[in-house]
Amino acid sequence: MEKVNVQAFSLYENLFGENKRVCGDTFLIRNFVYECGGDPDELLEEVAGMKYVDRAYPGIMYRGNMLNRAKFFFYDRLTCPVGIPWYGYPGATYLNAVMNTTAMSAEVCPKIMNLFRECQGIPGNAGLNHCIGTAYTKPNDNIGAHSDKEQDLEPGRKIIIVSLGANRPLVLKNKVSEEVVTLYPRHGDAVILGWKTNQEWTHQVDVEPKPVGMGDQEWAEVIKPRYSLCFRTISTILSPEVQEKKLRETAKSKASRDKVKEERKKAKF
Ligand SMILES: O=C(O)CCC(=O)C(=O)O
Repeated sequence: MEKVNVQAFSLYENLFGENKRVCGDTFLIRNFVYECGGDPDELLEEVAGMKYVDRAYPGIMYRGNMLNRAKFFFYDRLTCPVGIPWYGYPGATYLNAVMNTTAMSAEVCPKIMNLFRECQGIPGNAGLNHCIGTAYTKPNDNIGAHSDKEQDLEPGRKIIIVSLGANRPLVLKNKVSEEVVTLYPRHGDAVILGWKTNQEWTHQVDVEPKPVGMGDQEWAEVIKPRYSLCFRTISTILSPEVQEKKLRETAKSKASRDKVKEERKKAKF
């Protein structure tokens, strides 16, 4: 039996207080990890030690290109006893990487799990079932402007993004007015991204600007990594049979794309 240490979240009542609102239905919560009963340093140590999918692994590429960040995938065995939550990105080839999604357990990641349970306790978040960890370890690591794809998400749910390690700017841009809000989430803070904000704004994590006069080599040596844990409620749950089928389809479509490329190459000669 797994032991899960659930603390009471002391900020429940004013978690979404006006002073924490950054725009629309989005909030920046300082010291979130601490308020959840966790220690950000210990959590960082655990997250940094998790097995990330190697960014050079073809299954994690996006439209054939390596991502500027590394990722790991977790899901909650209690909320998803059968099948795994599937969060698809159009254009991503990383189905097999997602198949490496690990069931969260107290043996593997007790601190992530405790935080996860606390996030499930936030009103309206009971079905939270999925976590993607992202590691920004190289100077140019970033994630470009995007809105989270909705098709596999439970409509209306919040997306909780916990920051650990170094600060990197998290930038929100309104798709119509082009208004920009730049947040600096610190070690242990969380941005709670509302459903409406995700629809109306893009978000991105920028590279940390290199100090003036510093060489690239030196910068690569001194820059500190940033990690994020992104908790979502996924409505698409793949049964083991469907996982098998999707893997076969991915393999088949990759084989046919490779064949077309090969034929095009030959046609040039
Ligand atoms: O790392 C972050 O803070 C944001 C991650 C993100 O936007 C995503 O994975 O969609």
